[in-house]
Amino acid sequence: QFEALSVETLPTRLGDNEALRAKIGKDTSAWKVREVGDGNLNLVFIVEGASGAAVVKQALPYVRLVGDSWPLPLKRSFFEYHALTRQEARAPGSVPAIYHFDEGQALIIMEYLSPHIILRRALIEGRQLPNIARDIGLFMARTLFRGSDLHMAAKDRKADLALFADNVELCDITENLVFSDPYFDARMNRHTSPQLDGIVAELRADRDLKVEAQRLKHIFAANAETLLHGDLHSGSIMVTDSQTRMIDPEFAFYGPMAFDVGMLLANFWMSFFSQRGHEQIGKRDAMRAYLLEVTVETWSVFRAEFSHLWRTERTGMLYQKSLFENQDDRLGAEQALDHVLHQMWTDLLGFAGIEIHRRILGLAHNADFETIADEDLRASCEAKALKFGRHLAVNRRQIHSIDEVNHLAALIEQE
Ligand code: SR1
Ligand code: MG
Repeated sequence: QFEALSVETLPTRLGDNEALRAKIGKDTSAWKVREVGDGNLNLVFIVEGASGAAVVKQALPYVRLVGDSWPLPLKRSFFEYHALTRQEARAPGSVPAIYHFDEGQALIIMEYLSPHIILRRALIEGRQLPNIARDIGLFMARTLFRGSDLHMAAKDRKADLALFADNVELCDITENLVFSDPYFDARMNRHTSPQLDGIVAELRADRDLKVEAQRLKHIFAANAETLLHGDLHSGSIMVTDSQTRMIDPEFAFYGPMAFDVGMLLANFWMSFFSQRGHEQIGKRDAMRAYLLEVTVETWSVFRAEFSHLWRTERTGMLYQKSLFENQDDRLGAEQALDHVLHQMWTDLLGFAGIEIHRRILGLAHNADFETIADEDLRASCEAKALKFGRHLAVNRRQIHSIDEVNHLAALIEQE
């Protein structure tokens, strides 16, 4: 029988868990427990014992942000566990180590990352982290390539597709909250009002934008290309100056590669547009320049690693090597790679634009903007981000380089 843990009950409930005892010490009377979950869905405990610490993450049978009026199945913990094991195999060292999984209690016991902090928080504080672009670019290229028909044996990939196909309710959250709700008067929407009322009305009356959002939703729902992280925003990444770890893949499912990359880049661009709201402790010009450089480097590392894997690990059924064996046809494999990357580029721009909109207009906002106390200043940052997002979503086929995107971002930011 599922029962939610609490700070008080955790030592008794998990006191005989061998994995946890081995990690942090057997004397449960010395265990110190804190609940630190600040996400929208789950409980997260840090448990410290005499010889170490661990994280216990437990799903709740409802959406924590909203309460028990919005039930959500516990099986998301199963998908998170299986996504973490695949991510570790495909991109070693990129996720926390897993010590134990209990499907009935929907809990995962895993490595306590310390002194890591959430990337979003670091960016709000104005910290320039030197390795994030490289680490996240490699993570995305390796997990997205190696989880697809470009690399996996067809039967293994189909079995995996079937396993994750049941993550229906979390996909449903994305399908509604990201692709549809921002563009009509959905019940749970909220925005900085009344400052944004005008632009919100404009976006909801924007036929081209709404058609594009639905085309992107179609791509999201119907293109089971690879195992996605599914929620790769800056709150799903933990960092130190030298380390980067991806967490929280409970939204994992088979979808289009461009979705993870677009959501991630959107979060860098949102951070960029929010920086003016965090200037009380000094100007953020260097931070803004840094963030744009991070987008350039992330996309460049991603492309380079994806291309490398394409040339060296293309063992799946797609664009199979035997078709491109003689000298001329090796060019064919390069041509096909260009097509795949080009399509991904076009789609990721659309996903990025839509992701920016939903974080300002939908239910689930992000701290980059929410922590700007002055509402006029917050609304001005958000309005610029909305305008940028609209441009990306609607004009994505006419945009050819990330420098072009960043030029546009800088122009809008200075308005
Ligand atoms: C109701 S869940 C809202 C959002 O939180 C998660 O982190 C996902 O981003 C989801 O869209
Ligand atoms: Mg999450």
